[in-house]
Amino acid sequence: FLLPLLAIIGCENNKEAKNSENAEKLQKPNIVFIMTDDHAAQAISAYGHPVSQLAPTPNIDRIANNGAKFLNNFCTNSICGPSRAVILTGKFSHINGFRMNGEVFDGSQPTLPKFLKEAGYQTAIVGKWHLHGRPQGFDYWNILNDQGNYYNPEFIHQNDTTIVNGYATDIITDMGIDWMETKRKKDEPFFLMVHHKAPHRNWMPPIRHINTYDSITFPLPDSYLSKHEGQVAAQQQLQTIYEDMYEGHDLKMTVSKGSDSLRHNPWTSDFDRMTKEQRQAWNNAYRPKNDAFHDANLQGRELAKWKGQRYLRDYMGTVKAVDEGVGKILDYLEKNNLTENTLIVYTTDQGFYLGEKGFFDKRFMYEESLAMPLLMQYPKAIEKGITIDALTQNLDFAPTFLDFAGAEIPDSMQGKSLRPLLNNKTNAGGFRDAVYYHYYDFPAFHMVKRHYGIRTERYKLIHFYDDIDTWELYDLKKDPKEENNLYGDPAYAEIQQKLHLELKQLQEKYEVTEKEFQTTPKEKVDQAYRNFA
Ligand code: SGN
Ligand code: CA
Repeated sequence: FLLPLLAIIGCENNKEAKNSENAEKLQKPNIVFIMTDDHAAQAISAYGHPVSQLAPTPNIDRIANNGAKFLNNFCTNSICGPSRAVILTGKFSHINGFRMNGEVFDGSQPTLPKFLKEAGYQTAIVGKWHLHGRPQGFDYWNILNDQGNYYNPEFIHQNDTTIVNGYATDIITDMGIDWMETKRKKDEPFFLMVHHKAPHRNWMPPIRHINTYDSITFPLPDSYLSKHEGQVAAQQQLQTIYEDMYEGHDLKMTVSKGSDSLRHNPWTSDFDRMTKEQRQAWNNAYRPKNDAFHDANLQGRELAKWKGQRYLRDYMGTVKAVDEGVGKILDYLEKNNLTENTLIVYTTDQGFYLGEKGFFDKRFMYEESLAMPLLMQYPKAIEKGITIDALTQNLDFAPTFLDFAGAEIPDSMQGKSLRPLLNNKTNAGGFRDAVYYHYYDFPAFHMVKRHYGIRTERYKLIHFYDDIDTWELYDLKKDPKEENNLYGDPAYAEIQQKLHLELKQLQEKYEVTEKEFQTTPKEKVDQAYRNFA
């Protein structure tokens, strides 16, 4: 008669073991990772830049108010696919193999979602992927085809490509919420990546925000008309708002008064894919603004400034929809009692220019594109409203999430968990002395030369190479806008030497080898300048 009794006891024990396993699983925080594409910190009101104060982002700011705001978070390679590959692997581009857009990410390598799955997480990604190939390590994925479009974008799910009607930001938000609500198992911790297209080029706001900022005049940076003295690579880029933006496609300018036909618009599909109703509403909103422009007959500087305004109004219109989407996700989490146990992260794949140095786009190691906004909320472990000024990087995201998930951080990851910074709020002096940066995508769109460098708390040393060989040195304390290249200045000789040494040490530490410094045959560079001009 003992046997059945033992069986019952055994069964009870098993049940207990299962329960405590569940309890442990439930205690692991969920992670909701919201990442936009090209969202400048200057356009997030929590960061305080004057532009953002005129077009605030109250929902994104909720994360900052309820958690931590990173003030010195940087990317390792300021361009879309590479930043994403760094986030997924916790390794620099030269180690994860994805140096520039157009390469294919080796999805078979160990990645964050795979590690989180091993740690008992359900994993999902919706929205922009842009690593070519299919996502691996996700229980669920539904991704934009390539760059994706703002209106009626195409999504890839398993082997199906489907056009989803609506506005990309709203669709991606809803997909994220739908996964949390109907697709995940409710008794397991989850990791959800919500990856927006916005506010990427060509900055098409949703119909509801086409006119939102028409009456606002945004301040254009002092450096808007800069000639880039002492900065050869900047002189040779092709990402100046008033020279390189396509007047139709990017600036939505029409050929003449009364007409809705766009000026230079090489990728007609962004507009052609709109429904008749969407296009009608769009034209109705833009026509009076474009007609007023034709009447004004602007030239020279005035025309350049008008273009800057049009760009900022459209850009901020796309940001507004992102902010609304973030609000929707935060509200969903709150309504479903998930806020307490969820680490919510807001970031973007790299920084962006809103007219600083005259630029749009990213790529350069200058502050605006090097910096990545980063906000994190997790009531159980992060005190409300703290700011962190340690030097952090997108390289650190994977180790941080694994750390919060209670999983082991593989030695092969090159980043560091940010958890100690979040726990002590003391900025843990000595977290990192300098960050390493390396950009490879040349010759390519916008023609930003290959370069690498380091940034310490105060200084920045950059080497531009390939068809040029120039160094730049900045004292960020005296010259935060990086307008005064001090390289070769005798007053900075000692600092320069020290930075060179630190740069070399970092390259050794991160295993940067000779093959990372390859150059391009001159004919190919010349051809590219002709193609992109
Ligand atoms: C497109 C954009 C570029 C942008 C790259 C990379 N042109 O080519 O302006 O730099 O993507 O962006 S567009 O007119 O086609 O939008 S990234 O986000 O993929 O890195
Ligand atoms: Ca991007």
